[in-house]
Amino acid sequence: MLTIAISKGRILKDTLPLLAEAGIEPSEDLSVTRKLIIPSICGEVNLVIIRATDVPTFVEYGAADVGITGKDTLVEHNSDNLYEPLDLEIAKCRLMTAVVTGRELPVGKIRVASKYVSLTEQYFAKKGQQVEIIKLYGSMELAPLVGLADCIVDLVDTGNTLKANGMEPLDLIMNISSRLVINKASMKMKHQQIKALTEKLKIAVDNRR
Ligand code: PRT
Ligand code: MG
Repeated sequence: MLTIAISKGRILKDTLPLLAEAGIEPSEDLSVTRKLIIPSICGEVNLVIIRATDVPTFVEYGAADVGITGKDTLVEHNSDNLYEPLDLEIAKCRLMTAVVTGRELPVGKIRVASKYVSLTEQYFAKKGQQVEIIKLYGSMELAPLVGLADCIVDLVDTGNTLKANGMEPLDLIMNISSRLVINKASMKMKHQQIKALTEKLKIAVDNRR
């Protein structure tokens, strides 16, 4: 049995067609079921659907053999205990700094709101910019509007969310897409199964280009 941990939400939506092309389909309707472990129709795979930020933890500890989550989550989690063999090229977006449109950043130390504390720290350290980071768990766009922060670090896709809140993207920190990650022990113990899955997914990704 192979266990695959998948981020729920938008990544799941983009992942299911890829998995289907690789021959893996859930035996239940994921939008209806309340089960957390869903067997595949082929009977060789269990799917566990969890929060994106929990995927690296599940895979690192071997609770799942394989995982699918965003590069943003992986870099922020910073585990060197995972293989990352494949860019699935789904759920693409950009990690960016953003400010209130037309408003300039103050001189000296700035306040930055983000859920990506580690990525934000690294980015501004490289630039030599002193920052105070304010960790938020969502609605980052709100922070500069209510005077909580001078700028934010968040994911941008169309830019509509920023625009709707009177903000604009400033600098690109990193291009983001979802990745296949693999537990190192599973890679040895279930080599054939994981190799076959990786190859099928790679073909599905290549076919889309
Ligand atoms: O929402 P919740 O807290 O439950 O969980 P989550 O945020 O972890 O899940 P979800 O479904 O939002 O998926 C998060 C993952 O999807 C991220 O880790 C990325 O890898 C990927 N992804 C791709 C995105 C986006 N695109 C994206 N646009 N995650 C979030 N957004 C948000 C962004 O934070 C901002 O609020 O969408 C808004 C910007 O979109 P535009 O199109 O208005 O620019
Ligand atoms: Mg979200």
